[in-house]
Amino acid sequence: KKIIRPTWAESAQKCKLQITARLYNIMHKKKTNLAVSVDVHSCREVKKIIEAVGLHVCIVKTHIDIIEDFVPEFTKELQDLAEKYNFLIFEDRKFADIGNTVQSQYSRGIYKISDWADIVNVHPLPGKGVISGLQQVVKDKGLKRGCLLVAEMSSAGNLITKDYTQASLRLAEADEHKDFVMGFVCQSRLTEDPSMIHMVPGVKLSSGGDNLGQQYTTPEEAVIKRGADIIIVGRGITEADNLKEEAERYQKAGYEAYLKTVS
Ligand code: 5BU
Repeated sequence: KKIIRPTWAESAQKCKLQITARLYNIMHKKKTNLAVSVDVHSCREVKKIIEAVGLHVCIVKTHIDIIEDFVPEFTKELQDLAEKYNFLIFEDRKFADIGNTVQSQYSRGIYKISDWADIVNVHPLPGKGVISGLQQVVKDKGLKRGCLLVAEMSSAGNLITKDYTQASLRLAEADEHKDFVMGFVCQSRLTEDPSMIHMVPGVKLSSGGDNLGQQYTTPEEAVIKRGADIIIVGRGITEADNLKEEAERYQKAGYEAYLKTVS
């Protein structure tokens, strides 16, 4: 089944959340649906990758807790880079506990994720409290943030069922979360509503997998067959000899696939 979608410019008008409109406007302006996952272990390496790929991405995805020389000041540098290159920051934290605990994990500790990450994600497994807990932090601080639900995963043998995915969709659409939930991390299109962004990880031009269960799909298949609004690419880019050239290749592949899907 081929996905037909409104243009990013139209989607920016139609979507309900400010953060989602910001994302679509960046995509439209920079002509990119590429998110780069900077899964490296030093602040210096993260910055080096961002400087190389910054012009070609709409999102930089982080795993802040794998950086070995992390200092709180680093998050300010991340925000400065986000402003310099005009992208959003997505901390791939996958909160998965009761509301009261995730609230602390989001706003406290050494990372203080709510202070600098535009987007975070949750495993909806615990039920709506995992979303409400984070949403309350955002509301109390008066922040413009977005939350994604992990509705499907790319890894072999994952325990997510079709029912779980459908229940995740219903949670995302619940009226009480409409000021915070902006979409999914998933492997297929769950709804046509342009207010719900579908981000697909496990993307590589050479497809295949790794030796720990990762399963890759190509940018073209992710966008056209699976209905990705955003393709998330990690090692496909970060392990390349020329980071900038590789990011450009993925940007072009993602953008050309997008153009084939607009009505
Ligand atoms: P890779 O190097 O392109 O395989 O990295 C993929 C990134 O996306 C990595 O940071 C994972 O934690 C993340 N990811 C994923 O690979 N699959 C999923 O289903 C989810 C996240 Br959810």
